[in-house]
Amino acid sequence: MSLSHSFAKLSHPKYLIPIAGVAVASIGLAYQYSTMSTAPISNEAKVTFKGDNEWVDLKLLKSEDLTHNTKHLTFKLNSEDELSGLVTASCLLTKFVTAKGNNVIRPYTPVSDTEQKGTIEFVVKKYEGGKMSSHIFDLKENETLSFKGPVVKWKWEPNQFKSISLIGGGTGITPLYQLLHEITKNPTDKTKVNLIFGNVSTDDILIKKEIDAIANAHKDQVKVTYFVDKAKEGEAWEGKVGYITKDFLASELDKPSSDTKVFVCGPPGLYKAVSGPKVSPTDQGELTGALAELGYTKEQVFKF
Ligand SMILES: Cc1cc2nc3c(=O)[nH]c(=O)nc-3n(C[C@H](O)[C@H](O)[C@H](O)COP(=O)(O)OP(=O)(O)OC[C@H]3O[C@@H](n4cnc5c(N)ncnc54)[C@H](O)[C@@H]3O)c2cc1C
Ligand SMILES: *[C@@H]1O[C@H](CO)[C@@H](O)[C@H](O)[C@H]1NC(C)=O
Ligand SMILES: CC(=O)N[C@H]1CO[C@H](CO)[C@@H](O)[C@@H]1O
Repeated sequence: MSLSHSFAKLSHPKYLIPIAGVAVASIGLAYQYSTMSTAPISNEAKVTFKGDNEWVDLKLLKSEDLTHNTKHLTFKLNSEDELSGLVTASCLLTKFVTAKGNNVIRPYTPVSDTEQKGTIEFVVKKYEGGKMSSHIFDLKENETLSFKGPVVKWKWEPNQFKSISLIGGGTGITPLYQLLHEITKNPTDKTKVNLIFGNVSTDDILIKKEIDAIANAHKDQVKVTYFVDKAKEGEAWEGKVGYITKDFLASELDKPSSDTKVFVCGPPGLYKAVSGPKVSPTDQGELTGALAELGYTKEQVFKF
């Protein structure tokens, strides 16, 4: 960090109290420091996204290939001291203007921690002919993308349910991953999580490493089952093959009750089979498909 940068930080009124406190503590007056200190810095932290309907241009810091058609992207927030301003589970809208002057706007769900300062990360899958995903894949380091939000999808409270099931396919993993991450990083949140995640091939399973790490570190709390349409020839695959079936869900999910909730996110075919489609962002639609047949009610299921 350059000197001029630290100076800019010091001279900002918001930093005067904590930094003065640290200086006092460092010369041995710890008691004085503790009585001087005010609210924790994190409570005052500024956020980049305030839900105020403004588009904010974020600079791309890093774009890394995850698979042949997915990338992990890191964008810089307004400043390195800022939080994104998102809660779990939320998404942001992205926008770019085409050569013909048309707006292309699509939602994306960050995979980075809500308490991460300075940067925000996404996992994006490229669709053949897809307008926004192609645009994002072509972005170069230091170019910007416009974002707006947050759009809160489901405000998670610790121990909101005794157990939850997360059923996802493809990039639908991103909001489910937000929940999984938020719950398991909080030692006081005892919610049991059952993740059932389908994808085309084993290469297509997004953020599998991160999911497996969480599952391994929380063996009593988290269970993960992967489904792939087809396993590769000669490949050792410990997951399931084929679509997520009603019989599997019947054997795997907790029985319908007010203590449990099922969250669904994936491509249209997955909604159709599991829960029925959402009508619009504000209308969940009727519950149909496997979950309805298994006796779940509309209130016990949330479609992202
Ligand atoms: C709440 C939410 C969160 C999301 N989070 C993520 C995320 O974290 N990561 C991520 O990668 N994606 C996410 N998505 C999906 C993302 O918003 C885009 O829909 C996706 O990237 C495709 O956009 P696009 O502009 O590239 O493709 P589009 O130009 O919209 O086209 C997508 C594909 O469908 C085809 N297509 C387009 N219209 C039709 C049609 N009418 N009939 C049949 N085919 C059609 C196109 O040829 C193309 O192959 C999320 C979606 C939602 C709703
Ligand atoms: C992006 O910006 C940084 C800092 O301003 C610079 O060091 C880097 O070389 C730039 N990268 C490209 C590809 O222009
Ligand atoms: C088995 C399964 O659900 N596969 C899905 C993997 O994700 C893609 C979208 O990225 C879906 O089209 C598949 O149906």
